Amino acid sequence: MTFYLARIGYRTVWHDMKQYRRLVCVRRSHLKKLAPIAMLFIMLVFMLLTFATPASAIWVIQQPSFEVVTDPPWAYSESDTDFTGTRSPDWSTQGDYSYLLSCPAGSTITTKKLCQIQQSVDFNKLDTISFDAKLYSIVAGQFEARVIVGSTTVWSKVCPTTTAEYIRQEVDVSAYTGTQNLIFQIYAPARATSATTTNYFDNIKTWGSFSDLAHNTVHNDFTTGENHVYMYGENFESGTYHVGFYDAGDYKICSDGTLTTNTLAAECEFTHGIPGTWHAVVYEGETPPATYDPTNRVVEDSFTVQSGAIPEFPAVIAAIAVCMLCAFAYVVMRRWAERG
Ligand SMILES: [Ca+2]
Repeated sequence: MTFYLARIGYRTVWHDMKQYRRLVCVRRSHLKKLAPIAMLFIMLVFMLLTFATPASAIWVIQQPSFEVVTDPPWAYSESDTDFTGTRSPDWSTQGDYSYLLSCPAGSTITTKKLCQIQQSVDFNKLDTISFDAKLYSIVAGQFEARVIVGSTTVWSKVCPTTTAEYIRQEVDVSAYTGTQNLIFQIYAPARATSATTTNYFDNIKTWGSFSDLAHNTVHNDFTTGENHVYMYGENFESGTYHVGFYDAGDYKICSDGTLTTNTLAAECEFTHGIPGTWHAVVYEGETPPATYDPTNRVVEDSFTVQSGAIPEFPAVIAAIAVCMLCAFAYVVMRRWAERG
């Protein structure tokens, strides 16, 4: 019998030659089986990291379609008792209800009085908000419809004497931070007599560009090292949405979009394109056109992409390099397995 000093793992033991050869053969066969499993594990981890989505959270703006209106989140107030605020089935652009701010025929509203509905909102997570409105006043210039953030008017229209719809009103609120009130208001700049006004608001959507996959940090100026934008929005009805990303030359760079319980997410890597103002445009039921055309959009948001954010090493080449690296690792593992 021939004895042989063999090192198995961290243990050094004496074996006879037959036992050693048997052990080595078993180990080789195990490793050959394990190599593809290890590769599969690496690929699974890679896929999980690539496609992981953040956990859903409470919407930034609650009850955005006024299908249900409760206090909180919405709080109605008025400084003249002739005003009325209520959920209304008489007009809507999403669902069956909107919110109506009005005063009945023959009202007298004194100077600088108003009615409004407001909600406390975390503006750190808001970039663009979009909404629809329908406005009317029987006398010209008596009332003004306003959207206000905190104490700043960010949108306003004089209520017209011919009923008018204002669809897809997009307001950039990225300059506002912290928790502030989002207010929809009807305001009388002067004393209004024999007044009638009916004003509806509906379909508040959020849409914005973020620097992180979790959509916590609104970002609108992408510079060196920031070559990935994550779009996120809320209050998108069931449907098929596509988001087209257009560079400063109006060329489509990416197309993406995933709807999860009425929240829409999309992302784009700046592999190429012209620096400047880029647009992320949401389309429903149609492929984003090859060049920037927001005519049929649901909503859009813009952000700046500086030249430093567009890497010279394109993602496609990077992907090929990663595949080659994986293949090389696989070959090395196979050889190592065969050698034992
Ligand atoms: Ca509605």
